[in-house]
Amino acid sequence: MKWTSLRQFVDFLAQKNEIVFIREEVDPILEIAEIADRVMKAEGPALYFEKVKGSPYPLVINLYGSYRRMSWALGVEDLEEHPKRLKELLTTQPPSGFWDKLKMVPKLAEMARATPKTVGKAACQEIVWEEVDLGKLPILKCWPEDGGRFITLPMVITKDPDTGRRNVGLYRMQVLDKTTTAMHWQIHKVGARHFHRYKELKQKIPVAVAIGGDPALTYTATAPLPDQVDEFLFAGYLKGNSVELVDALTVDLQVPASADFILEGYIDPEEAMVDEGPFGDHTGYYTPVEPFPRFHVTKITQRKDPIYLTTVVGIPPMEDKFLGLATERLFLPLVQMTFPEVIDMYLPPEACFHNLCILSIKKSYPGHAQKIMHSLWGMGQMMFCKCFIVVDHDVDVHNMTEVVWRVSNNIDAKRDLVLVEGPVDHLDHAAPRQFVGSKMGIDATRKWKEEGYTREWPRDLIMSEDVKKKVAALWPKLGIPGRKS
Ligand SMILES: Cc1cc2nc3c(=O)[nH]c(=O)nc-3n(C[C@H](O)[C@H](O)[C@H](O)COP(=O)(O)O)c2cc1C
Ligand SMILES: [Mn+2]
Repeated sequence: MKWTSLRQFVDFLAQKNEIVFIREEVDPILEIAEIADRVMKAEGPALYFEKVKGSPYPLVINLYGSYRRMSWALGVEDLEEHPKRLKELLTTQPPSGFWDKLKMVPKLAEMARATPKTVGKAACQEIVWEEVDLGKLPILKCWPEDGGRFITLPMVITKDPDTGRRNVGLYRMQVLDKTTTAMHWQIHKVGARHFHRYKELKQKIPVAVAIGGDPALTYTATAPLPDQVDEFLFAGYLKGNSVELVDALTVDLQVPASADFILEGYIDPEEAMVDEGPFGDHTGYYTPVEPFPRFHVTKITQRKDPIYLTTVVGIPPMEDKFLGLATERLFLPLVQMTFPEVIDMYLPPEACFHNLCILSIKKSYPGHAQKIMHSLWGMGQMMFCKCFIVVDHDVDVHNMTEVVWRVSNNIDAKRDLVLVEGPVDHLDHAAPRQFVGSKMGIDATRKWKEEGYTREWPRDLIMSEDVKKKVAALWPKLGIPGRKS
């Protein structure tokens, strides 16, 4: 499963009965969003709209909207294959002897295969538009009070002016007119950092935006990778082969060869900011109007037979639940590399992921739960977490029945609540001031004597094994309906 185009993936989904082709003409203004929202809430199929009112291009939405499709998009049958492989890679000891070195070779080859490769000719440049007109694309207006139409799954490619290092981030783009959009890179994101650096240098920023292509690429643009890690390298690692890149036609950037559409252009940091929003956001609320830079599109290229890839965000759960789930699973081994005491991690989609994080840890010293909260508040986009709940290693963090039982029983509010202040997500509307607010941690682990708990911690209820066995043997004779054992 190594996708070379979005269409190839769509064909695969068709074989698997995981996509519905809609022939009826539908309006990209609100109608597609309403249809997609209903399907997303039911974890239904991907939707391919053949006729979008006002555009010659077909549109696909809810591509990632199930566990299976998310796994396939990343080239595997089961998403869990990725953290397993990552864990192996990360826990590989530096080789000491000859045999160890030999054993390392396949792992190094795996990494080498992941490096992006430049090609001379690419599908994404098969057609070059004579004139830029964003109005031709089937861009959605998602919610009634939205400020306009938004490109919701763009891979925004920029380069660090000092190091030349590439970044790919998924930042929505509101169409302003035929040739310009707003660029919604939030204050903490790498795109925004590049913007401020170019502003200091008084230079325009070359920007390229890719839409569609190999479905693994769009995922990696959403992944909270460290600034220095190239999203396309990470995609190559996930796919097991290099992402093919081609030089953009008019800007000094490379773009993924497999993309369906490429928008090339620039942002001028000297230019006035534009009003971006309102936008019905993934928080489930409207994000109000805020100033963001204007992106000038100077060239559009496309495949011969392109599909416009998009999504709609809103009150969870939506399609992005599965993009977030992929991140939760893929980043667990990375968290564990630094903090091996972390057993598992759950970011409930209802909490828009970063608002709540439930962690199980193998506690080995007093105050360990607090240490892990503070560590993760200092780790990349985990800083946005408004509430950490830390439980012991034997609690299944994905089982909310167990989590609620353990947490509500185990905590003493005064002792177990940690309150801190610091940066919060750009979209957080609860903080008294934008960007800074408070966060809490709940230590729901068993308390130790050294933590000031001098009473006897109660034991878990566990039935004895011999009784369990006896009842299992008896069960068929009991005539109790509804349970096999
Ligand atoms: C559907 C979707 C839409 C998103 N929209 C935005 C956005 O408009 N602005 C933004 O800064 N981040 C947005 N994000 C989150 C970023 O893509 C994510 O934080 C990513 O890691 C940023 O990459 P960077 O670290 O290279 O900047 C969105 C994520 C998803 C899944
Ligand atoms: Mn990045």
